[in-house]
Amino acid sequence: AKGSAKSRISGQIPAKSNPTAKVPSEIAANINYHAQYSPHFSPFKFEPEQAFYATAESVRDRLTQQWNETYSYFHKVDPKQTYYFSMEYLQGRALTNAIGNLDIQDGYADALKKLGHDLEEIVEQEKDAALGNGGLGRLASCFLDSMATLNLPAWGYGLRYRYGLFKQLITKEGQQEIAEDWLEKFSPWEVVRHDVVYPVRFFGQVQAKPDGSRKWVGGEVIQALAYDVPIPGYRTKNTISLRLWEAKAGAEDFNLFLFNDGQHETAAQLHSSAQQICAVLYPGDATENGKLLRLKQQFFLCSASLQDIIFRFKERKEGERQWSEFPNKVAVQLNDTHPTLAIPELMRLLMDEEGLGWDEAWNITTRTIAYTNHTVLPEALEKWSQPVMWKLLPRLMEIIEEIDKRFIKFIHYERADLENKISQMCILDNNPQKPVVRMANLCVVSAHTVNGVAQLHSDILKAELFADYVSVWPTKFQNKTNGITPRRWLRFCSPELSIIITKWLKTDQWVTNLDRLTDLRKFADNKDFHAEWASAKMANKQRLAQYIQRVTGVSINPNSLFDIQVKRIHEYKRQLLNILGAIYRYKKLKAMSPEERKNTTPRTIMIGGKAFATYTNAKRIVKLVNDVGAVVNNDHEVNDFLKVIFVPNYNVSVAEVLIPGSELSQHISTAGMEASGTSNMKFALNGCLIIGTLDGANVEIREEIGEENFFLFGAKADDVPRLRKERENGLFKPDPRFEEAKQFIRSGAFGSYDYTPLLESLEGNTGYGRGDYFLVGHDFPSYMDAQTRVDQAYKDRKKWIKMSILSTAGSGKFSSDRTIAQYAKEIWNIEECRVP
Ligand code: NBG
Repeated sequence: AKGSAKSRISGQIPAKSNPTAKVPSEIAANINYHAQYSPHFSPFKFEPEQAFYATAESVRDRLTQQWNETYSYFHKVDPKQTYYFSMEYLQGRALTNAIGNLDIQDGYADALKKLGHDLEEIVEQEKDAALGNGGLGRLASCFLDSMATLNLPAWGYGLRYRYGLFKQLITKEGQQEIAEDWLEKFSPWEVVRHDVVYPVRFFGQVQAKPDGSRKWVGGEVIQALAYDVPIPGYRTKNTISLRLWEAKAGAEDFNLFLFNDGQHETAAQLHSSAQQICAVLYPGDATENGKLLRLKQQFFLCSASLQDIIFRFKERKEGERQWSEFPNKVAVQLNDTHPTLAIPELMRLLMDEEGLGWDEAWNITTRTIAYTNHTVLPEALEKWSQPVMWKLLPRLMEIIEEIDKRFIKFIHYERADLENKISQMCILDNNPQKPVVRMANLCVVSAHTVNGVAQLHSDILKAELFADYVSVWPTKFQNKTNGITPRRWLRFCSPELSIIITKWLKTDQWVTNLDRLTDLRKFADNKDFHAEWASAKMANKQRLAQYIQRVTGVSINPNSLFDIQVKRIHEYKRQLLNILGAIYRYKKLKAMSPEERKNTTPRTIMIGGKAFATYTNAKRIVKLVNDVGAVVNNDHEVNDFLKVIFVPNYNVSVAEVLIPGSELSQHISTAGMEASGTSNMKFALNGCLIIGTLDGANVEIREEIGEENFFLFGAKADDVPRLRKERENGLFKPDPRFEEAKQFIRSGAFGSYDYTPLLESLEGNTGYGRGDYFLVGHDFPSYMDAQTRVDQAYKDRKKWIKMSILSTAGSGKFSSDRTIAQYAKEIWNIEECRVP
């Protein structure tokens, strides 16, 4: 908009730094101040991009004030504090969330209007911070929001990846990955703390000192530099920190002599080594180098964070700290096994740096650290090569060996009955072909508490994966059913529905007390409420339809049933079941007369998600969905009754558009394989019905909202092993509908791409990549039957709206506020610390 009012700052609005501005004109002056005096762009340019940065910086001013107050209040009160260690955070965008939590949305909207901009357009300028892969990373971000909102003394620790999760492009070949540069310009939310730097050592050797102590020396030392991101709570002063570490080498590590000698790369070796550590989220680990780098990342996070925690522990009460106090002041939560090295590293810091003995260090470590398990998939249970660990982290390996030795001795003396289980329970797997460290075992042996993320998942952990340990430590195992923040996932992403809820409940307390939603049940049959509900949902559907049109060019009918499955692409999540169902539906529609078609329920099936770059079958599924869409969406015969859309580049911001507009969502994993799922909670909260298996949190969602409001199908977790066995024994008889759908792909109906390997994964009785391990064939008929029930239910508008209302009304349990309150009380033993 060159030369237009929007492209230049209006001379009429003064520039004034005033971080507490309340009225729109003052806020506008503060935005203007940043546009002029925070020199990120050429002067006076004020297009949406510049307006975004200036707006964000003006919001950050406010946050900084609360943030500093929170910091000094925590410092003064010195409460027990939780530190959440996670390799992933999927923060998404921050602007809407920040002004929403600060309750200054209207002020900012008006201020921007005065400056010639639209808040809605400005928030779109922000890049998603996607420092995570999927549910586990988004959970960490929801948890931070709840910790701040509940005024808990808690911080997050993570890594400041240069490139977060890749950007997904869809081409004729299928998915293509592009590096996503979320820091391309800069992030207005992070603040570098130049005074917070810790050394982290890699490689080198261990020296035995005359006094018997040991010291890790030599190798390479990389500096960890802190970047802080403010996490505001909802309508509270409390603003906590997400501290992200950046890796750096210093000037003293730059060899000027070598450089002048023309050896440019050698001269800056440590610099390039440092740069690699935080270059990307989860580098591919197919190669030995890749594995080493991932391990480096994990240790970097653990070591820097623990040094920081110990520093703060001492700082808050200078000179009078007893080490025995440490577990009363510090709780560390490990988000999956990725930060397991925190266990041996805390031991090392306490013994080698602080001079404590083994027993005292072990007592402190085990009382401080707790572990959350997020998966039972064997390929996701981390095992690190022992030789690699010895090379990279020699002192930590000594400590891990000692922990293992003592554990084995303990079982030997205390639990002779478990003698024959020791080889599976111990930490080091000394298989001479492939000696590894089993990270989950290290966590279970060392942590004071181990939890799963949904009731079914926690039960499976106790009955299977960790069964042997349960008899040793019966009280160590807990469940903490996941949750989602109602701020981002309802209040802010669906203002339309939020307004209605607040109006009918006559209070907005549900935003921080989600159980209040149960009161909506009173209006489940109210005609006026129905009308408002339906019109809010329709507004969200229209917004979604516009989005789909914009990113795919396909126009979809807002009166069709919006059916969505969005999540990482994985065989166990069974997007293949979904698309096979769509293919079968398409084939049936083709065979119908125009009259018959008119009696069907029109559907728009949307599937989105990223496939890991080296996961070939997942990428084939992405390609198949796109190929099916290309045929179906251009077939004028069926077009009004079916569309199949692949939603490209699914991320947090895309979810914020999709979820409010959804009516049916699919959570259809093979029972027992999805630890929890969290998008199921987001959809249900937004009045979307679920078609799903009895897996993960689906089980509890169904309990809460009522089985009559949930489209259930498929095998139960308990049946899965038997069904797999039966199949191995050649006892599986496929449903003809299933065969028909597969045959349709084979016939070339969706192009010439060779889908044989994908189809073969569903064939045969057993074997690698064969034998239908995920039971798509077994569950197909009951899935199709459930889909028929969906079609029927949707035809009865009144019934559907009632079910939709009851979904929202029954979602109170799935607030991350509830989850975090339980962690605080039952695992961390921390209390509210509200800034006055
Ligand atoms: C994922 C599970 C999901 C669960 C999230 C959050 C990993 C290792 N696990 O089912 O697959 O919802 O964690 O707990 O990413």
